[in-house]
Amino acid sequence: MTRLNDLALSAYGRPLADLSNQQACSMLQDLVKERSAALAPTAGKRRLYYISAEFLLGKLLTNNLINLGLYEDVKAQLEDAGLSLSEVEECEVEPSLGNGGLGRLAACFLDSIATLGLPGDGIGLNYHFGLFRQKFVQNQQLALPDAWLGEEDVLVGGREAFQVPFADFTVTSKLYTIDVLGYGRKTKNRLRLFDLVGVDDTLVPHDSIEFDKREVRRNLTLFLYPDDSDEDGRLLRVYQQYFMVSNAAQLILAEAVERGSNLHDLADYAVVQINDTHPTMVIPELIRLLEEEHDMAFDEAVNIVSRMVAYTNHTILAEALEKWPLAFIERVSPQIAAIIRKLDARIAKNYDDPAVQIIQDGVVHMAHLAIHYGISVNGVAALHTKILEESELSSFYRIYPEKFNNKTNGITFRRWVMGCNPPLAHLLDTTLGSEWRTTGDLTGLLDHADDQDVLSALADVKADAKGRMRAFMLENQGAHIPEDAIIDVQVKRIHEYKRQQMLALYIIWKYLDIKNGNVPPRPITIVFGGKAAPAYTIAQDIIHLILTLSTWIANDPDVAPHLQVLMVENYNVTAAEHLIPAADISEQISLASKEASGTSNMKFMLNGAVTLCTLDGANVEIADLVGEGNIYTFGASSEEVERLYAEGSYDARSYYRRPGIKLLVDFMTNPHFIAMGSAERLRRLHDDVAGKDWFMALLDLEEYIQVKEAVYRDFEDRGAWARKELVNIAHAGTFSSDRTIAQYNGDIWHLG
Ligand code: GPW
Repeated sequence: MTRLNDLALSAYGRPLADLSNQQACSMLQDLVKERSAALAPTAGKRRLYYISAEFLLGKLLTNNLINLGLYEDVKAQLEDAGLSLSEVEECEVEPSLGNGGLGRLAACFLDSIATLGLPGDGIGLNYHFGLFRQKFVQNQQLALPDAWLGEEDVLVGGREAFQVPFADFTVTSKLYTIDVLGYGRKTKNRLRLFDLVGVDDTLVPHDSIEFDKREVRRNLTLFLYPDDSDEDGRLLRVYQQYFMVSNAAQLILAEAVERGSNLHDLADYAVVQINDTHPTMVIPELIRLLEEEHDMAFDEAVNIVSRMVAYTNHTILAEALEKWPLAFIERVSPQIAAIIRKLDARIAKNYDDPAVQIIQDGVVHMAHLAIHYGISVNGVAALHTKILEESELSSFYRIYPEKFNNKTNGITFRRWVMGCNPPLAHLLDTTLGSEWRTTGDLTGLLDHADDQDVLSALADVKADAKGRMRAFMLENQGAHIPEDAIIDVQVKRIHEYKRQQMLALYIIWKYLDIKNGNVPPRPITIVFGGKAAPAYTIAQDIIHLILTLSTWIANDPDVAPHLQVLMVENYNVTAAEHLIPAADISEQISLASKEASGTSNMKFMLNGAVTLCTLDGANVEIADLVGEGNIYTFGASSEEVERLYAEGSYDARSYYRRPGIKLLVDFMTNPHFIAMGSAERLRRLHDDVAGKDWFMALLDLEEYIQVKEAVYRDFEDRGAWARKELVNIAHAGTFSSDRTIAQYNGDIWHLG
């Protein structure tokens, strides 16, 4: 391997030991770029295009060093020179191209596709200001533009690519690439990010994410998910989506032709996975291009495209399933609107069930388009797929049972253990040998479930991770976490169905319990992290409640030594990499049936946290694997929840009236507490929980409190707890994204 000292001398004219962290970081980034430039793209006749509005990549340097097999060596050479890789890595800026689980899943998938040596690229957009950067001001979320693109950026290229024809004007795209390396592979794949020639960053002020939404020719690639609370915003999203898929379709056709396709055999050369419905317009766009630019007959084009597109569904929440007024699509691209009308007419002719129509009352149901004109529709966990088949999409399941399949999500072990928890990776190597790094098989650990040496090494690994996390929280936001605290974490987007408000109500209960003299045997630190959509008022209110509770408790000398509530500012992949390895308890408390899968549940498990959960999403599969005693479950089942919704019989008020619950909910609006925060936000949230509680936090609250207390009690049996940790890690192999991707390829893609 390269001597970094020689590199330093030639790049900066001084020895490695004299470089700043920033210089070392750029030098290593250049080294990675050079190594990956020398790799050939993965070859194969049939290529996958994974189109996604989001790719939540996280920092790339460590991951790339791991995949190139340079990590240990680089780390050692830096250490010899008095530098630390983790400090060097801090200089790297995390790309802001994603939002939540869906975007992080896409990033894990790219890693696994490359690692399995499959020919497949990601396609997305290069958002200049990402989603947004979250700041807390007066215990409220402030959304700022996340200007992540810097001098040293990770993007390669930027050549002019394609013309995208909108109704009233045509724009030119630019294509950037981020190389995607596989673990131990000699070939690479690529993330292709399209940008707009003429995009104008100056439309965005420094201190707000407001901008002129009508300036489409200059704003198309400024933000991921621009505010859609008004019509201009919704129209802009349709423009963005069409821009993304038109570029994708043009790229797919050009590359297929380059590989020898005559386009009549296009489906042998390309398969498209659409990550949720955002890229659905790729279907009519491919058809348009085949017809208009390649003189293909409409029927043949439809036939070909219907054999090469597959759709992944990530939610059963009706409000999250995209529907666009046909009139909007018409304004963006009349050709696409015309094709959608024709595709809809075929369905209307063959099926009279209103539930399966593509256009209903002038509104286009994107998922319906994707299901009718695709080869596959998959859910992301067993329970989720079952709900799709039996209720949400049952009308489609009756027509196309063969299209439905489950692909339980997964996570890449390169980032979620080798990268974020090297001491754990090392312990796994010494206990199991290093094969787990490629097979993902950790079940051999079960042979050591009662091995005191392994259990105590595991305890050291956790203590180490807590040290790194405490340092991060101190550095990031000045928070001091007690050394022996139990670490209890809920990190994910803020959403009512994920029920951060239920954990907040538990905190109120615990606060009052401690006030009453029931002091816990050790300090408890509860950590939240997550952004709320700027237009989602109740989610903003939930953040405000959490932050106000955090301040309130920190200011109470009776309680502060025993209970701490923290919310990490600007939760992102980097924060996750610090928090997850340190966690003792993984909070997965969504209302059963609502969380399609969850993926942080898998990351926590892999890092030895014990899950406290409802039987929702992939929690069900985790519970089956680890077995009773190694997981804590509570709450109404998904069948009960579905029945309550169907009957309309859930009555929040009847739960609110229970004295034990009322006390907790009313705490939000007690005059002293409210004086510390925003009365408007706290009252609105109070009234929502007490009067509506659409996601039934009060239904499960009493059992949640009981089970949570049991978890904290059990934690004190340190030996038994270490065993639970081990059993969880041992079963995490199922959730390697290498397994997920092998299944996508075996069942849907058939690459190579
Ligand atoms: F609502 N997910 C997400 F389905 O992160 F579109 N963003 C989204 O917009 C949606 C789903 C959408 C998440 C799911 O909530 C989570 O359960 C799942 O694990 C993840 O996607 C990856 O499949």
